[in-house]
Order: sequence, then structure tokens, then C-alpha cells
Amino acid sequence: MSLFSKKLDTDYEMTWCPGCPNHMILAGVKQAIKSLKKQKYKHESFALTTDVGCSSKIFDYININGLYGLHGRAIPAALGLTLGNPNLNVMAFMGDGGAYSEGISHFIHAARFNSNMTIIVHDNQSFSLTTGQCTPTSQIGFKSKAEPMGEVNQPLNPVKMAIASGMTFIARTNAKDIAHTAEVIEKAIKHPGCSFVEIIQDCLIFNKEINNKDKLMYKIKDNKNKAKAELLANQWDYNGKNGKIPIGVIYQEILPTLQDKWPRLKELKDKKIGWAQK
Ligand SMILES: Cc1ncc(C[n+]2csc(CCOP(=O)(O)OP(=O)(O)O)c2C)c(N)n1
Ligand code: SF4
Repeated sequence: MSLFSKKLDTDYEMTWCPGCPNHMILAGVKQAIKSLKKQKYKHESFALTTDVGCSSKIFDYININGLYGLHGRAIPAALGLTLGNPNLNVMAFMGDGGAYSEGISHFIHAARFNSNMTIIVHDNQSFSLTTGQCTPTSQIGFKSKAEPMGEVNQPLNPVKMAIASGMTFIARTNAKDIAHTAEVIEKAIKHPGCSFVEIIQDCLIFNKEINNKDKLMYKIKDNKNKAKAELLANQWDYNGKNGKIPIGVIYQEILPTLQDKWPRLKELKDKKIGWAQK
């Protein structure tokens, strides 16, 4: 494929398991980008960064510029891109292991900085590429080769963490609902500031007992009330198949972005250029 091709598809060999919902997340992301391109977003305005993991293989399957990062480090790489060119629409793709384990400090500070980028987490409650160890969102009792007695710790609730960290756009979707995921990702990319989309994803091979939560999920209207967001976040604790799982935009607030706060970045943003063109 030409370096300058504006097609989204690539020729790379597909290495996700057949039927893995990562295929559906990929379809949702492409649908969102195609929709934005119809609204005059330029192909070259999109960029992506990834971690390492099954989720991060998405790097190979979307033809946009970016950086295949290190495990837990998609967020600082994305932040770097937004500093280099504040006009890019940057997406950082990660698994729950990378985002909430090694990468957790980056997540919190990204929320605080409110740089214009979108964090997309494929949450299958398992370190899947490395054959299914417990992550911070695994449910109590999940037995793996590394934890044969089962997970004993409470799972982290990333939606509550995002609210507490000051994330200005927080959403959750179901990987299996491609149209809804695409719609939410489009809103996240349009959001001025740091946006976070937590995608509930089954892994067909590891931590299978937590799969198929579709019946618990229900769609909410876009919400801008923080107290309501906290109530929504508390409806499911990631610990099993009890409770209701709200999906959609759980919280949105418009606050100054890093690009608004930092004069040199504001100048580049206003002139619609990056450092390289200065
Ligand atoms: C710094 C570092 N730590 C650990 C690893 C090993 N490693 C590679 S992929 C991976 C698991 C990825 O799990 P997750 O982020 O949940 O993504 P998934 O594979 O489930 O999509 C780990 C631990 C690594 N490559 N680099
Ligand atoms: S191991 Fe799980 S997450 Fe990885 S490709 Fe297979 S089904 Fe998907």
C-alpha cells in the first residue's frame, strides 16, 4: 500500500482469534473515522498510538499515522503527538492491563492535563496477549495460571477513577454494538479535551466466566451532571454479573484544554499548524 493512501483498510495479516470482539471494535473505529471524513475531517488529521496487547494490534489494521508504543505507554505517546501538533485527532488504544496497571499514572495525569485526545480501552478484564493473567478490573475469584487460587482483590472501577481524575468526557460502550461504539467514539473525538471510552469486550479464550454481560447493559442519554455520573458509575462494580451496566456518554464537561492553557500550543492551534511548520 502506498504511504500516501487515504484508505482505512490495510493488507496486514489478521491475527486476532476468529470471532474476537476486537474485530467489532475495529469496525466501530473505522465507522467513526469514515463519518468524520464525510464531515471534512482530513485523513491525515487522524493519528493513533497503542500499547502492546491483543487490543494494540489494532495499529496494524487501520491505515492512519501513529506510533506502536510500549505496554502501558500509549497515553504519554499520544500526549506527545498532541504537543507536537495540536491540530491532530489522536486516539490512544490500550487494554485494561496496560491502561489500569502499568499505565495508570499516565491515565490520571492525562485527565488532569485535558490535552485534546481520545483514550480507548478494550476492557476484557484480562491480560490476554500474555495468556490471561488478572488485571486491575478482573473479578474476585478469577483463576488463571498465574493466580491459581483466584483473584482476591476488589476490581478497580475505571469510570469512577476517570470521574475522580477530572476526565472531561467519559463513556462506556459494548464492543458487540458496533453502531453505538462508532457513534460514541465520534463524539469522543469531537470533544475538546481528553476523552475516555471504556469498551466492554469479551475475550473468547481467557476469563470467559465474565463474558456475555449484554443483558445487564442499557443505553443512557448523554449526561453532563457529575452527581448523576457518580450514580451511573456505581451501578456496576466490575465484579460479576450483578447490577446494571450503563452504556453511552456518562459524563461530559467543557473545560479549557492544554492547548487553550499553553500559549505556544494555542498559537499553533489557531494557525492550524504543528511545530514542524513553524
Ligand atoms: C513494560 C511491559 N510489561 C509487560 C509486558 C508484557 N505484556 C505484553 S502484552 C501484555 C498484556 C496485555 O494485556 P492488556 O493490556 O489487558 O491487553 P489485551 O491483550 O487484553 O488486549 C503484557 C503484560 C510488556 N510487553 N512490557
Ligand atoms: S486471546 Fe482473547 S482478546 Fe486476544 S484475540 Fe483471542 S479472543 Fe481476542
